[in-house]
Amino acid sequence: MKQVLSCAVAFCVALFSASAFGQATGSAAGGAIPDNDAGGLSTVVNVSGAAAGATITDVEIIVDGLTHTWVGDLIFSIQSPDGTTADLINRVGDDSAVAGGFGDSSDLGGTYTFSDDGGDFWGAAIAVDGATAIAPGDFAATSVGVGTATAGTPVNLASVFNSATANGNWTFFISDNGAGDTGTFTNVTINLETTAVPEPASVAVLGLFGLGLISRRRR
Ligand SMILES: [Ca+2]
Ligand SMILES: [Ca+2]
Repeated sequence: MKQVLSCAVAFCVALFSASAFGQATGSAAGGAIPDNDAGGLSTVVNVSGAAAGATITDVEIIVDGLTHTWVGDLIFSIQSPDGTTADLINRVGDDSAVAGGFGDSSDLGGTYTFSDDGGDFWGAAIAVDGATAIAPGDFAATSVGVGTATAGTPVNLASVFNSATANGNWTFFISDNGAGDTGTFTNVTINLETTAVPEPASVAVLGLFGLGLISRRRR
């Protein structure tokens, strides 16, 4: 019996580890960002790979080939298939929510990733002068400034999208909100880490296995 039980435990562990974690991903080509147009550029990213009913536990957005002068012009946001939205950056270096400024004058050039364990994007923008590119890297998402022009409002993507739908059409939105400086990006990728509920078939198999154990015990 001891052998049967340990076998059952191993079976369950194998079953749950196979279905407990899933990675969903999607990517799409970018383009030129319209200058001084709040309507911006919306890029549809079809994400697939999550189990049905999966819960989103981590979100990563990778923007490739991103070149733009005057980062303070820009707003980036993402929207999940069910319509949940979050800013990634929003008028960096600008306290326009309070004072109507122009934002940070530094440039962008390369691959920029946004995830909850990333660094301080506002700090990186403020640390370099205008016409100098912010070094590509992994940054935490932020929304509009808090009135000091030195810090954005933190956005925790895992919290925002925890109950959102993983599979389907996400939208990556960029808008440029100041005349003159322009830019482009070549590609965007959305990666989601998810935890999945066990599939009904697995539960049924576990139930049958349990019944088998009980009937063995009775003999
Ligand atoms: Ca700067
Ligand atoms: Ca512009």
